[in-house]
Amino acid sequence: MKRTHLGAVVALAVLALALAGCGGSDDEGSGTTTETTTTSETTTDTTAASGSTLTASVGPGFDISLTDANGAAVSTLSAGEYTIEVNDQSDIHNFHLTGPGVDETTDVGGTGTESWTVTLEAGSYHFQCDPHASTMNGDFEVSG
Ligand SMILES: [Cu+2]
Repeated sequence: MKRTHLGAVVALAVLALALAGCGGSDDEGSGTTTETTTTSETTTDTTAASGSTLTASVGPGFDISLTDANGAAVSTLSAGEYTIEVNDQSDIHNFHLTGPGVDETTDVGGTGTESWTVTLEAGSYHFQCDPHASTMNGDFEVSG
């Protein structure tokens, strides 16, 4: 959605103004910029147990994530079977997971939730939004 992208740009502009310390006189009013800066730079190390449920999310902005039951970004997992609850919140993004034995994706144009049961093997896994693969992506490792 273009609107959300524009919103992010506006939020950045507002932030820049705030940092510059100039008391802008526009109609921003209650500039509640409580947007959490979710990036793929989360360094929390996670080792979820086989059989647990993970949450995959993409959108509504340009955000993509895979988190465990505690909301921590997944970085390492033990091999085994997992349930992945996928929440595709945008009709311009998809969630595409690939790795040894796994190639699952949501539709770019579709939205909504899906539940995948995947068997993860030792190796490197990658997830991305295909239309924005260079900026919307993440990786995790599975150990046997
Ligand atoms: Cu995208």
